Amino acid sequence: MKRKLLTISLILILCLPCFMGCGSGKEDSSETERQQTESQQTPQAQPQEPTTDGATSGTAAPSTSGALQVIGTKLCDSNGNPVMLRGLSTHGIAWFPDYINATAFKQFHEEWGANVMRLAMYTTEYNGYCTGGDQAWLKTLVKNGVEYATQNDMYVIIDWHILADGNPHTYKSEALAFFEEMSATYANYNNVIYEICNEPNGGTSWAQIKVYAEEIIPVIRANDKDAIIIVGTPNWCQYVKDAAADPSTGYDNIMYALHFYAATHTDWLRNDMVTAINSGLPIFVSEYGICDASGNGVIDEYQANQWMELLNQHGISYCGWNISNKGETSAIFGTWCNKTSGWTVDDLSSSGKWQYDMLRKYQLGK
Ligand code: IDC
Repeated sequence: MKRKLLTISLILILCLPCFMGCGSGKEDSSETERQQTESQQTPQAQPQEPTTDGATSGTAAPSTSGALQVIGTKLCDSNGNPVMLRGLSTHGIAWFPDYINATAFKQFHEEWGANVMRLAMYTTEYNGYCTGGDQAWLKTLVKNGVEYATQNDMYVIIDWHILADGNPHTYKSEALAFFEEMSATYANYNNVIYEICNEPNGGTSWAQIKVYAEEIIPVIRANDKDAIIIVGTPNWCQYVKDAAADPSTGYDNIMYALHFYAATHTDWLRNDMVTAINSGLPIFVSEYGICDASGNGVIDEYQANQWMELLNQHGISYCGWNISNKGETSAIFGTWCNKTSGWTVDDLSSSGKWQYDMLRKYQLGK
């Protein structure tokens, strides 16, 4: 099992002294709805310098998060025992940078029970990494997030959040450089997971995604021989069957993303998921919501519970969308709550309360 070396901590301290800082429906109508919703929404937080808040203190490798491995369709610990990661995804880190702080991550771990955090870095939307966003600042946010997760014994997913760009080839050269840098930085961490293309869409085929993945994976592998890598699947991570029919071979520890929004995606996607698992595909639900695919609309608790039951039955890991107080159903905090840590139950939206109760039940037995 790899251990993060003290020297790496020191290098981080020395090199990062300025820690100052869908779509989604299977149907086109859902995507249109999501885009319409999007055009009406205004980000509530403006980019700011991240704080120093603990990020520069060197961190030991998490005691409970040993190196993961994929065995068959299962995510397993270093001893080969199946494990489930359950946690939360940030909203776009450029929209809501303030939630990336040590106190928040500590609370998500200790009180919510999360053992994984996903850092969603949009490539295109709103100060996107590839569309004029401040790349150095975005990378600092990612690195802060990795440190806070590490300090709190959690796994952490670095998510290259393609969305409006549709096809991961659009910004492939930026992706190659980004993952080269991240995997070099975290080569000695055992808790960092790379998600190389959030949600291919707009007709991008599995064949195209596979070509992209097989260019990115070797770049990561050159630095990190065994980190878990999550590959997105077509149609906003719904066509897992396409990946199951022709998975990447020749690499270990690859998983494939399925994303669901419970009020939109029901039996048919659950059935497709089981079919894909049965044909040998390791699946990671790196993003889900209990509302509709726009990230807004009504909550469907019945469908959400159906999903949870199935995910638990198959031992599939998942991250809930999203850590923000944006005026949309999927945001876990109410619009009335401006805190960026130290929350109480009254600060939670309905989605937030559901996720809080669910995580505490499964992760903490409460
Ligand atoms: C949504 C956010 C919303 C933001 C929009 C940008 O919730 O605030 O304005 O992105 O287009 C996904 C995507 C995820 C979406 C989410 C809800 O991965 O980025 O977030 N969703 O639409 N897939 C299915 C749903």
